[in-house]
Amino acid sequence: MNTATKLSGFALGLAAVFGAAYGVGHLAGPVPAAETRHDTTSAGHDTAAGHGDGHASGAATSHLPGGLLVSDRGYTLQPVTADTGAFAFRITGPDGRPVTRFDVAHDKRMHLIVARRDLSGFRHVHPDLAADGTWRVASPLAGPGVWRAFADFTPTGGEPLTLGVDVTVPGALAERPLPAPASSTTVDGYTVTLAGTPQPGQSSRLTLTVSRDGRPVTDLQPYLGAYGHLVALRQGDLAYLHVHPEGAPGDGRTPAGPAVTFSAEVPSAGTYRLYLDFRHGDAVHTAEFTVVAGDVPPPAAPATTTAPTPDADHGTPGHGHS
Ligand SMILES: [Cu+2]
Repeated sequence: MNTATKLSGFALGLAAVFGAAYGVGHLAGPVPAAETRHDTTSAGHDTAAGHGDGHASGAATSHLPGGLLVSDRGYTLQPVTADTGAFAFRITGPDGRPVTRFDVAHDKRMHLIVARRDLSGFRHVHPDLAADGTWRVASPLAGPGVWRAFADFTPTGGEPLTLGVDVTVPGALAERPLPAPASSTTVDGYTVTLAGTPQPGQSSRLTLTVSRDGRPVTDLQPYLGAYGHLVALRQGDLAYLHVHPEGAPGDGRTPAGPAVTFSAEVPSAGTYRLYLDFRHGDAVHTAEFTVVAGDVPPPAAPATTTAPTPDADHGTPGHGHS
């Protein structure tokens, strides 16, 4: 057995261990809520490999939602050193070598999505592939912080995968609180409204409607073969969901706006950030929404404690309440 084969075997083992660890964590911990898409009568959870559920929501045949693993089914996402102002990575395959052949999906061989861990700064870009398997793109990482980079791709001969890796941009971090849930938002002079609420474990229709200056936009431009692309990231672990709309440009029944409808299934109750990419006026715009799926308990009190004030005349010292 050569070293590459051993390493890829090790990578597969790690993926299985991560899968098992995730299962334990989610059985023991209060959040995120149980993943309802699975048979709850089964004694345990399968490992990540080989648990086909047929969903087209980015996870493909993996048990986990997409984007949580840096290595899955033998494929690994490896950031590599890049020139200043650039971001570069490669995908290594089961043989340990960089993959150089990818299938086109939604007009591109590679979709790179980035978001900061606080869910700000979302960008969806398309890197260029060099002959040696290195993907490069002008860096989409806008500012300091810990970013999650998602590579959404289909290796030729393999299944669709979304791998994720954290990338730190040094500097003073100003964490941005997640905006409150809202059914309307504005971006680049457009108003986008959201109708529908995702439900854990079942498909839900989400309709996004685009207007500008109070008038419906009815000439959306196709972008990557659709009138809209929707990505959802789960708050807490940035589980990734890529959703495609109902209908396609040119199919004779799908209007070019103002509404774009998606069928989305989120893997658990929780808070999600939705990012809608749409194209109009020869530019791509991204409308963002915070949505809550299922029953989510209100946020816990801040983890940092405040010492009781000296003149506090109630409560027990050390168990102060506010
Ligand atoms: Cu893309």
